[in-house]
Order: sequence, then structure tokens, then C-alpha cells
Amino acid sequence: MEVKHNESFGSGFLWGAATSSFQVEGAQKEDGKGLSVIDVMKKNPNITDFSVASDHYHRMEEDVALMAELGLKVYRFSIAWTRIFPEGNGEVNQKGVDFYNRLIDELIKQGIEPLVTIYHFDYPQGLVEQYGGWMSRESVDDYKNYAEFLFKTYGDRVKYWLTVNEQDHVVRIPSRLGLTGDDRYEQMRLGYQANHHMCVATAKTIELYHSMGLSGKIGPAVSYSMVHPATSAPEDVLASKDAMLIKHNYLLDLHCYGVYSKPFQKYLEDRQFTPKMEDGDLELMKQNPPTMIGVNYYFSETVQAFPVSEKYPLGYQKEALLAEAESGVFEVVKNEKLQATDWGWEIDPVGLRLTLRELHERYQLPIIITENGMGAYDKLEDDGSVKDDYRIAYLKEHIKQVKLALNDGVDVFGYCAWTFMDVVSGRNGMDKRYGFVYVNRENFDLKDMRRIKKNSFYWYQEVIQSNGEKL
Ligand code: BGP
Repeated sequence: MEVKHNESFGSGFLWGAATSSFQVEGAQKEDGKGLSVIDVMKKNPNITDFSVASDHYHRMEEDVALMAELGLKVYRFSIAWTRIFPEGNGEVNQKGVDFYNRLIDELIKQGIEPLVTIYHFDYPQGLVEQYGGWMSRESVDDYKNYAEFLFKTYGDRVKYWLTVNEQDHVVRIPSRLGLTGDDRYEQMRLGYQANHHMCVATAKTIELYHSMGLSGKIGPAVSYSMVHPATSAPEDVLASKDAMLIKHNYLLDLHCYGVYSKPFQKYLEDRQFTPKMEDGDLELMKQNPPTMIGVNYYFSETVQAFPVSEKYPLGYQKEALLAEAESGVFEVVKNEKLQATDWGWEIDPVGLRLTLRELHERYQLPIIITENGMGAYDKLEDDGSVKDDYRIAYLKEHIKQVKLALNDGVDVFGYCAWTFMDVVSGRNGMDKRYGFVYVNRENFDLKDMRRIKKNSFYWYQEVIQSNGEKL
């Protein structure tokens, strides 16, 4: 639909940027912090580890000053569970608690709203060792107790909480669950059990949040993006619908409605993936839906039908990081209409508007974009500049589509670019940068860690100053 009247972003629109604890903080073993599944993960020898990251733990004040200069209205960060509870449960580590108190106070002093992710990939290794982590029902109460501690400690200043980051990815990535070995099928089965426990833990935590009389907003940050059909063949259209269900919608259907939809139940049963549940679990979810949805959007996918065959029997999955094909359901193909980043992520700004529309129509909750950005090989020039005009182009086109979605009537109340400053990419180390601020280090050469404003920093500063009018 084309729009005649292009309304503005509202006056309270939250312009922001995001990071996550393990990718930005460093100080991996300092001040009493315990180990997370990320810290013990088998290393890819070609990229860096996360031990120093962007050294934000030691340079927090300097970094928040840069956020203020950029004009951020909101800063999304995550709390490292193992800084608070080194083993995941039990003893509290006061030095870790103090760090986030200082960060939150500093943000508020600068007029920046903190948006806190309770758990962003760095699950305590201690809980994996105690009882198998998310695969065990015991995980539910430990998550809830951890969240309760955060609400009691920071809830007077933090009004926006994200429960779990990209649960839909976590349950499909064995190392994020602390799983080892190479029985992929068993890992998938365990992933769906973990998924169920995370949903129960989220619902209990939301129930607790309300019972404590806290009145901010709380909800998950999901990776959610449109899956387009490769052609108008009805089989491909069905494949795109099914891919949307098993990649994205199944999860928000649980969070928002407490429902395993019938087609998803069948999908699980056919593969013997159905998780164990307790009476009352689904009702608990239904009674305690999120009050907002955080959405991480980078690219869209395009799929075609992928029938079961002798070569690809039911249960076959072609894995890149996440399934690129599932027999009987879909196969991801290249979209000839879209350009891609250096990492093959197809750039699709209109896909963001479609995504926001889809979320709005299905779940009718306020939405905040919790991640959106472009990973690239940035170059620090001899004159000290970083000319990331490709990133400006990417962000500009996506923000235009957010505005169009607002005009469509979608309740989007904020936008966080990924990332505020360069951080260690999940899989590509320092090669793949996203920030408005360049961090002067390479994968293995830590250099001086100097912070350098990129061209995109000055551009985003104007976007915020003009409340999205000057793009
Ligand atoms: C999301 C994660 C982030 C971040 C981002 C970019 O899935 O929530 O933590 O890593 O993706 O991913 P990458 O660094 O692999 O490009």
C-alpha cells in the first residue's frame, strides 16, 4: 500500500542502539564473574574469543559519554547472568551487581533510558554442570530467581525488560545450550524441551513482574523476519508459510497465547520432538503474555518447497547455522531481487515493514526494534575516519520502512540499531563490524582499543536530533 500522508515519529520515540554483555564487556574472568556457555565454547581458531571484547567493562563511563553525544534516548544492553550469580544460582557476586548499578546510574544521569536484556546467549555453565541447564525443569526457577533479583535491584530505574534474546536461535544452536557431541537429531529434540522450559520460565517471570507491582514493559527479543515464497507456485507459498511457523511464529504463539498450534504439534510429533509438559504450563503462558515484543531484524529469507525423498528423508536438515532446508518443509534459495551483505545476508528493508505488519496483525502488542544493522569490513583510514556509507544507506532504508509501518498503524515505540560500538561478532570476530563507533582492535591484535566515531555516528546523531525527519 502506498501512503498519502506520511506521519512523523512520535515525540517520545525511543531512538537507540544495542549491545550484549559477552560481545562488548570483556573482563571475562574478572571481579568474581563465573563462566558461561560462551566462555567454554569450542573456539573457532580463525576468529577471536570474547575474553577482552570491546573492553567496555573498564571503559564504561567513556562509552556512555559517547552514547550521550550521539543523542541516544535508549540503550539496550544485557546483564551477564554469571556476573550476578557466578554459578547461575546460589551466592550473589556484589562486584557484578555494582557494575550494572553504575552503568544504569550513568545512563540515567545522561538522560538515556536503560533497556535491559535479562539473558542474551551467555547462560551459566554452572547450571549446565549442575543439572543439564535448560533441558532440565530445574532451570525454570533459577531463571525466575535471577530475574527477581534484577527486578528488586534495578527495577526502580529500569522500565523496559527483555526476557530472553533470540530463544528461537538458542534452541537450535547446541553450544548455546551447553550441548556437546554430534548427534544433531537428539540435540534438536533437546532443543524443543529447552524451548518449553524457557517459555514456562518467561511466563513465571512475567507473572512475578506484575505481582511485584512493577509497571514497565516486559517481553522477549525474537529474531523474526519474513520468509518469502520463491515463486507464485502454491507449493512454494505453502513452504514459506510453514517456514514462518517453524522458524518464528511457533514461539510467539506460545509466549502470547500459550498455544502449540496444530500444524506445529504435527511437525513435532512426526519428528518425535514433542517436549514433556506439566499440567497448567500452557494456561500459565496464556495468563502471562508479554506486554511488548522486541524484534531483531537483519534480512529476509526466500524459500521453495522441499519434498521428502529417499535422499532427504523426513527429519533431514541442512544446517548452516540455522536450518537452510528441512525435508518436507522448505529450502532456502537466493532471492534474485535482493542485494546481500558480504556475509550473504539479503538486504530487504521492505521485509522489515512486512515483519512489523505481521507481528502487529498476529499479536497486537507494542513493538520495539531491538536489533537492526549491517555487518561489514570497515576500514580505518589514515586520516582517522571510517567511511561507512554503506551502513548509512542500509539504516536509512530500514528506518524509512519503520516510518511506513507506523503509518500503517503498527505500534512501534523504539528502534535500536545493532550496535552502538563495534563488538565481537557472534561468529565472525572483529571482521564483521556493526557499530557507530569504531573500536581500534583486530581479532588478535588488541592495539589501543581507541573509540573512533564513524561517518554513521554523525549521520545517526542528526536522525535523532530531527526525530527521524532528516534521514
Ligand atoms: C543476533 C544476536 C546478536 C548479534 C547479531 C549479529 O542474532 O542477537 O548478539 O550477534 O545477531 O550477528 P553476527 O554477529 O553473527 O553478525
